[in-house]
Amino acid sequence: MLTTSQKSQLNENGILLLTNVISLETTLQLRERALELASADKKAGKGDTYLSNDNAQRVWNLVDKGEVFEEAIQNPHMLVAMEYLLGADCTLSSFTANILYPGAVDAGLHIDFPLSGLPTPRPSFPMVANSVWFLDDFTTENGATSCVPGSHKRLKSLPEAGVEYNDKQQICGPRGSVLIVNGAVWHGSSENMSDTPRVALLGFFCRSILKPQQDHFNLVSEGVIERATPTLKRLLGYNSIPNNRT
Ligand SMILES: O=C(O)CCC(=O)C(=O)O
Repeated sequence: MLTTSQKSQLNENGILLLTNVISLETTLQLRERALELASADKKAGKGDTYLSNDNAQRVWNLVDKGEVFEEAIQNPHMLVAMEYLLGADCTLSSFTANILYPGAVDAGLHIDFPLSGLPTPRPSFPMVANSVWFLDDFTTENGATSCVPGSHKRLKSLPEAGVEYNDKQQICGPRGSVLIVNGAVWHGSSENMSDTPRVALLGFFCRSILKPQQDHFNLVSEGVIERATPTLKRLLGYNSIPNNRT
C-alpha cells in the first residue's frame, strides 16, 4: 500500500524514492551478478556500451539471466507503485542493468520509450514507468539519476540537449533503495566522477495495452516460463492478449 503522501509525490513530482526495499544480501548478489554478466557480454563481443569511451553498459533481458532477477522483478514494494501508476494489469517492458563505470559522462535528460515518438500533447496519465534499483549508494559523485520533478506535466515539450535546467535534481540515496520514475519525467543518468562502478537495475514497466521494449515471448527461455509464478507470467505479458484464438 502506498501512503497518501507517496501517491501525491507520484502525482505531483512524478518520482518517488523508496528506501530499504532490497535486503543487503540481495543487493550484493544482484550487483555481483550484474557485473559478471556485463563482463561476460564484453568478452563475448556483445557488450551494449554507450556514452563515450565504453564507460556505460547495459545488460538486457535480465529475467532470463538468473532466478535472483526473476524474484527481484516481482518485488511487492516496487510493484505496488507501478500498479498505482500503470494499472493492476501492468506489464514488464524491459529489465536491464545500467552500469556506469568511472568516467561515464552525463547521459542527458530524456523521456522513456515510446513516449518521445508520440505526437503532442502526450497523454496526461502515466503510460510507462521505470524503477531504478540502487545497488550502490547513489551520490552526486557517482552518477545518481537526475530528474526534473513535475516535468511529466510538460505534455508538449521535450528536454533540449545541452540545456542546463535549473530545476534538475540528482536523486541520491542508500543502496537497497528503488526510485520510481514516471517515464514522462525528464530524467537520465549523470556523470560518474568516482573511482568505482555505479550499478543500477532498471525495471521498466508499461500499461498492458502497450508493446513492451523487449519481446519476452521470444527472449525468455521455456524453463523460466515453466517455473514462473502467476505474477511473473502476467508481467511477461501472458494475460494481455485479449483474443488469442485461431
Ligand atoms: O541509470 C540511471 O540513473 C537512469 C537511467 C534511466 O532511467 C534511463 O536510461 O531511462
